[in-house]
Amino acid sequence: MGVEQVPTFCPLCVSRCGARAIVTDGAFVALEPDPSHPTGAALCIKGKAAPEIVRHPERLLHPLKRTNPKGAADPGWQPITWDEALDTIAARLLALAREHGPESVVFSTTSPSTSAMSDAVDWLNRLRRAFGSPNLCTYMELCGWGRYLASVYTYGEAVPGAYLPDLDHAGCILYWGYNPSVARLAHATGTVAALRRGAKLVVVDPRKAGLAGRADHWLRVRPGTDGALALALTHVMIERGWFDEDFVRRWTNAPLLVRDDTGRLLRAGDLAAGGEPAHYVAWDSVGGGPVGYDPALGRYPVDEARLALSGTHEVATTAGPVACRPAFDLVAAQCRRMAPALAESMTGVPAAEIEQTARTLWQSRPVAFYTWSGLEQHSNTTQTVRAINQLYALTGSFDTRGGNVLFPAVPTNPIDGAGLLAPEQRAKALGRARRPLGPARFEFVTGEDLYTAVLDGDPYPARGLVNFGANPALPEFEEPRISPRSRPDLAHRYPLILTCAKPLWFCETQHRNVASLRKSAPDPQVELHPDTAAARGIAAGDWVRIQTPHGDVRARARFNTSLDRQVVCGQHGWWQACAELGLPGYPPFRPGSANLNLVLRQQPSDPVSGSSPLRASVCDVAAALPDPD
Ligand SMILES: Nc1nc2c(c(=O)[nH]1)N[C@H]1C(S)=C(S)[C@@H](COP(=O)(O)OP(=O)(O)OC[C@H]3O[C@@H](n4cnc5c(=O)[nH]c(N)nc54)[C@H](O)[C@@H]3O)O[C@H]1N2
Ligand SMILES: Nc1nc2c(c(=O)[nH]1)N[C@H]1C(S)=C(S)[C@@H](COP(=O)(O)OP(=O)(O)OC[C@H]3O[C@@H](n4cnc5c(=O)[nH]c(N)nc54)[C@H](O)[C@@H]3O)O[C@H]1N2
Ligand code: SF4
Ligand SMILES: [Mo]
Repeated sequence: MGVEQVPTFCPLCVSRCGARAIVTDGAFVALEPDPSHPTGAALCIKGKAAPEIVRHPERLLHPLKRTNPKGAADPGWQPITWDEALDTIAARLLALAREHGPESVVFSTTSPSTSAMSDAVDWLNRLRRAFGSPNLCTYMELCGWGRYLASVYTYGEAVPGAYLPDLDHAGCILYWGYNPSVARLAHATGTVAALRRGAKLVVVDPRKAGLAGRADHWLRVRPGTDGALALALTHVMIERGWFDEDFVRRWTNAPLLVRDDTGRLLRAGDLAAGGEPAHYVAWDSVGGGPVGYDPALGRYPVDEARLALSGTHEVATTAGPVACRPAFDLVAAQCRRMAPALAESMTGVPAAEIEQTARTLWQSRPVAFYTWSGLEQHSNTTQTVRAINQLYALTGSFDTRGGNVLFPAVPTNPIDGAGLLAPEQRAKALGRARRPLGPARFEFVTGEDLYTAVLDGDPYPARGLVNFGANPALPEFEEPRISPRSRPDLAHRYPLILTCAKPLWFCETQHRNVASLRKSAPDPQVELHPDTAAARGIAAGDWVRIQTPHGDVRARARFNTSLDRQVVCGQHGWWQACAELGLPGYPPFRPGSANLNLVLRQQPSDPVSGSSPLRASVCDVAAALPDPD
């Protein structure tokens, strides 16, 4: 036997670091980085703990069947064979489909970003579609909506979800609500290499987390006000002419004329001279007249450089003269309302820093960017993401080397069964009526809509769950709906703003039972500024209570001087005990809980996507009461 090195990758999180498994006498003993693999420069501590996770006594290796009724203190788990498990499940699911329609079964999966499901999720979708259910619940609205689906409404493509940052060739890297040092190691190592060759880095984060310490600009934004910051940056770039006019004219709808009277795009069919009803219209500043845009050919009859981006232009229509403005002029007017000084008062980012960052974005392009859950878990996520997408378009870096690009993938046949689901079944996705542009349009069910269907039978009862692991106007800034500013009635009692971030040692609700990881981070933590703590009689390391209008949960105080004094940052996912270290678990619901989501609520959610406001809630922090005994 001896020692074998098996080329593989770590599937524990989205980074999927290239690795070599060291197998000694048939036993998996270590995981090592594989620098010859594109993502193999390094492994994090979780990857290094892989053998411990594989051998962990709590790891489930066989199907278990509940033998006591739900609610019983002991579920009475009994091991069964795979055949029995599969036959039982198949029979029950087919009965539900027969009696209530296949849509009554919701399929659910943990996020591929926090598990090995990325390799299996296409097969799960094939199963779901072949079964006939339009409902996949994977909390797309919490960490996938902005990167993937909301951006489709700006680009027609998923940016930066599918069009990834080309770190190797970027002149400037922009990370917004994203900490790759914790969340995606391969992006962190790629960024460090880019910095070494002179690339600039801009980080927007309420905390000086990860690479923020090495950034040329770290913008300490008040949680949930990122949309205002994006509009202010756009304002500066437009006012100073720091934008790629050629890209904007050729590749965006910026030159298209919008009618002042209706606010709608002018169509060639509206023109007195007549024209193709489906064609849009721009203003030829050289010829001094309207020109049609053929969407099928993607072309104007004149060189794009002649198209006006500003000004009011009177166009002769069948209903008389109509004043029109290029769409870009409307964007500029909207952004003019968000001058840096105003944005400073809303976001806490100094106006001078906004100016300088805009200059860096322009002068150091191509810009490669990534945004993630710092932006996703808000009541205003969709508009924030749209504002950032609009800003990014101005850099002209979309789909260019060093910007955000579609990397070549290994050619494989799609196996997700996209054609297997009949359109009439697809239309039944839960939540589609409530949010027609939201995740349900793409067969994703939000947590909110799933629970409404289960508890209230609205719009129809969800009876089965197959669980794998767990045209608004231009973008406008909207204050988070449950912040001290939007809810002054609550601000007196809850003056602080609660956000959250992922810890390096664990994925979401997992891994607290793995000794080598838990020993580095034994307790749930809440980060706060030392002055905020001192004002409440809290010392570093004290147990404290994080209080919101929905109750309180416990955590240990950890000081972080990079935070605004009004902002505190908690951690999600604490419940497991670690028997090996004798460290406790925490009840998910009862007093003494450390479950952050116990004191947060789904509502008020983002009107388009249903994203939950987990990152900008009113709160306070108080010293923990002494034990009653
Ligand atoms: N170690 C580890 N890695 C993981 C995971 C894990 O749990 N642990 N989970 C995986 C999954 S499922 C996901 S979705 C990704 C997420 O990856 P990230 O999105 O990078 O993770 P977070 O640390 O939650 O959030 C990123 C940053 O957003 C900041 N932030 C908080 N509120 C705001 C805000 O209002 N505005 C801005 N601009 N920033 C804000 C936080 O301070 C944090 O530094 O990570 C994946 N990788
Ligand atoms: N307050 C707050 N709440 C949050 C977040 C936050 O940042 N703050 N983050 C949100 C985000 S971004 C996400 S993605 C969700 C994550 O929430 P979940 O999707 O529930 O993810 P986990 O908590 O990591 O649980 C994953 C489960 O899947 C199992 N698992 C792991 N690998 C596999 C596999 O290959 N197959 C199967 N079948 N099972 C597997 C694990 O054992 C574990 O039980 O939480 C969200 N909730
Ligand atoms: S960052 Fe860590 S957990 Fe994620 S794939 Fe790489 S080694 Fe595994
Ligand atoms: Mo996630």
